Amino acid sequence: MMRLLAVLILVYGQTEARAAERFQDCDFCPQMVVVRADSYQMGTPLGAYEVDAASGEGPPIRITIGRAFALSRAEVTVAQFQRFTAATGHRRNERCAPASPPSAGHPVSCVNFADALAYSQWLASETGQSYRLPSESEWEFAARAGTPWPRPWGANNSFEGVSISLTCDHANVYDIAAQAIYPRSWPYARCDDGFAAIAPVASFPANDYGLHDMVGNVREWTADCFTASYWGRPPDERAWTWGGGCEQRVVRGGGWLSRPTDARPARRHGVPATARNPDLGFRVARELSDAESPAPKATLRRITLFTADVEAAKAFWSQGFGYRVSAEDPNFGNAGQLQRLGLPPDARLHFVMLAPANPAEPLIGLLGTRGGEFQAPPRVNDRPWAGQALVVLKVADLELTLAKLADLGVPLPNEVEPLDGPTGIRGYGTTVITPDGTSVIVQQLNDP
Ligand SMILES: [Ca+2]
Ligand SMILES: [Ca+2]
Repeated sequence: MMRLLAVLILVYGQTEARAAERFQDCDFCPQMVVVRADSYQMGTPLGAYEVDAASGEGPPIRITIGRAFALSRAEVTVAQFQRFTAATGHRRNERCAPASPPSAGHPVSCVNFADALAYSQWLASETGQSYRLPSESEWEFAARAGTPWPRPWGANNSFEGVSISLTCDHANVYDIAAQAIYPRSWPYARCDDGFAAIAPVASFPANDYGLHDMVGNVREWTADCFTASYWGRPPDERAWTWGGGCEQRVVRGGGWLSRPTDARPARRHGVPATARNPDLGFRVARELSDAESPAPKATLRRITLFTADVEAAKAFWSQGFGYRVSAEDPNFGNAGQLQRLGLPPDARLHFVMLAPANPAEPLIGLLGTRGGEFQAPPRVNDRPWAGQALVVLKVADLELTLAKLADLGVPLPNEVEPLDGPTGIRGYGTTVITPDGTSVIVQQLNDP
């Protein structure tokens, strides 16, 4: 039987897909969608097919959105912007003709950065709420809606052609009809999205966060100054700005005139803040009070188990829970790690990363040794179950999973416990102790 030596590293993220929470502060205010706090990888790996070196979208950076915020469900419309210009006398002096005769439900276009900022500030003063432009880290987080791949609708199939051909079902882009009327030198999506130019907002399905047209229709101003690199940017929700030398602001999402590779959540452009274009608009963000912020739901993302028998642990997790080995290194670890673990310099670590069958489940790292025994490493704060290693597994069939565990010799409780509490989890759960000493709560979700 395996022996648990120590356990460390519990990383809590937050919720996945859930019903969008919406509000509207006044009858002429944009409808807002609450976006929960979480962390994500911003940008695109260098060498990926989609990446354009000039756009500075790689190498990726880990961003923690520390606070929930609200983002307008759609781009700011002509009607919403007209309310502002009527109230304030705000003028746009430069000539820029919208692509279609502007109707109330179209997104406002031909607005420069100052116009967009002025609208958000006016809305803040009208409502007493903290309206502003979104930062680009907030914007990409909301546009990705929990997806790590190039386009939110592309599932995990990042093959450029497949993903682009699906674009016309999800976004107003530079398609066959647009190319026929507005011929440009750059590539177009070989599909028909139904709009040769600008489309009324929310003509296309919302993403998983309840937001429309994050990709496509009009490109959108963000609050950030543009630099062609993420090097040094805040690793959180803050906009990266500075006084002086911020002539270019970051524009996101691509629009009805953008080539396919530009119509992606990670793509970024620097655009002169004074530019007004018929495919350039914006949406607004608003800060939430503590009372308005949804409580983050904790979900275990990764756990590392220190085990005396790596092979037995691999077998247990693969046979019991459908995990597969995604990486393995029998000669893992550097001098510093060995020292921290109390191992002699000639010892080696055996590292295995196990990937779950269900991507919502935690990754499990296994660490074993050759040539020495671990000292227990210092425990991190593994709230809310301090003092024990806990893995929560959500399974499709609880009875089948428990039967498998019984076959593997795991002692089981006689009855499963119904879950009924403030966790937001519906279904049943029960705790089992695995051979490596880890407490596992096995849950069946009735409504996954
Ligand atoms: Ca189009
Ligand atoms: Ca857009």
